Amino acid sequence: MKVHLVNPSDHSFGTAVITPRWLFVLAAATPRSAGDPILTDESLEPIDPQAIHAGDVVGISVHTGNALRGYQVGRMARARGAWVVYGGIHATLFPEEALERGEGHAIVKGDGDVVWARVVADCAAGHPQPVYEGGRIAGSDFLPARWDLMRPEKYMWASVQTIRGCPKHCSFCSVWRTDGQQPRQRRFQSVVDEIVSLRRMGFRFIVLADDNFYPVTLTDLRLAREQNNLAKVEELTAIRADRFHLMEELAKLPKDMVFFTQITMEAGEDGDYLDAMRRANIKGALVGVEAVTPEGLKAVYKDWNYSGEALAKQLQTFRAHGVHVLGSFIFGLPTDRPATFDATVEMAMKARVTFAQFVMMTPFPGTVDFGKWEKQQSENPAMVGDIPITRYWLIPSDVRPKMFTPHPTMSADEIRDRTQRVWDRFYTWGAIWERSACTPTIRARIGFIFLSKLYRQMYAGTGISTDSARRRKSQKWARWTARQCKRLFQARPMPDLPQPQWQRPDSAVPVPRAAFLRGSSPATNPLAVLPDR
Ligand code: B12
Ligand code: SF4
Repeated sequence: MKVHLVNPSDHSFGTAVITPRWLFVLAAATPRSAGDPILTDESLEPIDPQAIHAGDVVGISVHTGNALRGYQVGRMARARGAWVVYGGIHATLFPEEALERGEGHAIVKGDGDVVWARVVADCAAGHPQPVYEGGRIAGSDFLPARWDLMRPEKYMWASVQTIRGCPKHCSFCSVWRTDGQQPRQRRFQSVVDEIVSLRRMGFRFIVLADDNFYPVTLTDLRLAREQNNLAKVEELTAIRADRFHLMEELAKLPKDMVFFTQITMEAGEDGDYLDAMRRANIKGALVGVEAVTPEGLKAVYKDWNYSGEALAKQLQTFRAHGVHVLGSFIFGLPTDRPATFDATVEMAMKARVTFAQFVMMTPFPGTVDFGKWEKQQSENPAMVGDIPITRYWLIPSDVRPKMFTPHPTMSADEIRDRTQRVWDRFYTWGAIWERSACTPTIRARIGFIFLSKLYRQMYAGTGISTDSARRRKSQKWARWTARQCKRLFQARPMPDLPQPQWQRPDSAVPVPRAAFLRGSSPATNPLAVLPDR
């Protein structure tokens, strides 16, 4: 019996930008007795059905965008006599769908780190349960990934997770509902150990695959103090302290490392935090700007974000502290009007964001927006073939509409065309060249230009461009650009880079402390943690 783990994708580029982390975490969760799992990332190349044999266990991860392909792979594996198990956000939200359409024997809801070993054992014994509750495990139980099973020549950036969950509740996002609003931080020792392994292999670019790298804002702390809620103050202070400690440790790693994360714009008020990020070589962050008007922000329950002049200033602050911003904007909000498109791209340029993405409003399952839309549609659902539009991911991609929620004043085509023009305007050669001046060397500048074009081009294949000729051309271009980028991102392996020696809290040598913690008593020192497994 072999264990296979498959990351499904309709598009295979031969090279991928970021490692799909789940694949390597589930590999670590696979019991030793089952041997090393066989990993297939279809964003590199499609799975070879011949590799699957009767009695094998095939674990497939599905998010909404790749569910249809995932189910196809699952049905193929089942027909070959394998045990088929689904996991990931989409299977967590639609377990019956994965069991029925995907012909799964079992699905895992939530985190797979702990429960996967039981699933494999049950399959091996011939009696898997249909549903396993993986739950939301504690940060200290997050498994380090098995990077020894990765093909390093295939990826540009590795991904390492430091925290799950987000305390916010944006209407278009499912993270706070699936991963929870309580931040679950991984032990920093485990994070650093993993990064050291990756740098030894030649990876210096790493995505911190976190929902929100800034889980405690200064406002949260102030409010807890004003309410005299001491327990809350202590809890928030401990979370914050751990973030600083992680960043202090990252700062000790080789100086050529580059980290990228996702963060809310509130961090712009917190100069100490941004400075710690810069020292830690967290050189960039995706910031969810979403909308540039107060009405737009209100529509997505994100009115704590800034708009207008204050927004431009807030984003510039990141850059002033050495953290580049990838601004993420949503089009198709009910408050959008034709003028919003130009206003948005002008704001992106004014705010001097280094990269930008302009996504079209999509009601993802598990979100407030999805719930409202599904309710509206329940009386008389729009259909594409025999599939209700509220199950759009089951519609074959060539006939799948590009927008689902009707807009009060603009057609879907108008929104798509205008969005496309915004991408084109932000990513002209001239604009990219100008932005590339932020890089320190000519090699880095070339890397920046390739990355900008690759980013732009890959999006053309993921929904905005519907015309298949253009899509094919853009995929060819993306493949070529990806190969050039891979070369630029590669670093010389450092096999002798030492793994840090972590001290126990009872050690005679004191654990280094974040500056703002000086003076706190050792009993409440949140940094005093045992080393990870
Ligand atoms: C990092 C990240 C990215 C990165 C990197 C992606 C990559 N290559 O890894 C980037 C920025 C590129 C990205 C892009 C996008 N992302 Co994203 N991303 C994330 C994020 C923050 C973390 C993912 C991660 O690596 N987690 C770490 C791993 C270890 O956790 P995990 O994947 O959840 O896996 C665990 C469990 O789910 C389970 N599990 C997973 N698979 C399986 C399989 C089996 C068999 C089993 C048993 C268990 C199991 O066990 C794992 C370990 O506990 C998630 C948020 C989230 N909380 O999931 C969003 C998220 C997955 N992304 C999302 C979206 C929407 C996108 C985009 C479409 C955004 C956009 N509009 O362009 C694109 C699509 C990219 C694509 N083509 O697939 C949504 C998906 C919503 C949905 N219903 O599908 C999420 C949930 C965020 C959100 N706002 O809601 N993303
Ligand atoms: S969009 Fe970002 S800030 Fe909002 S809930 Fe999701 S992860 Fe949190």
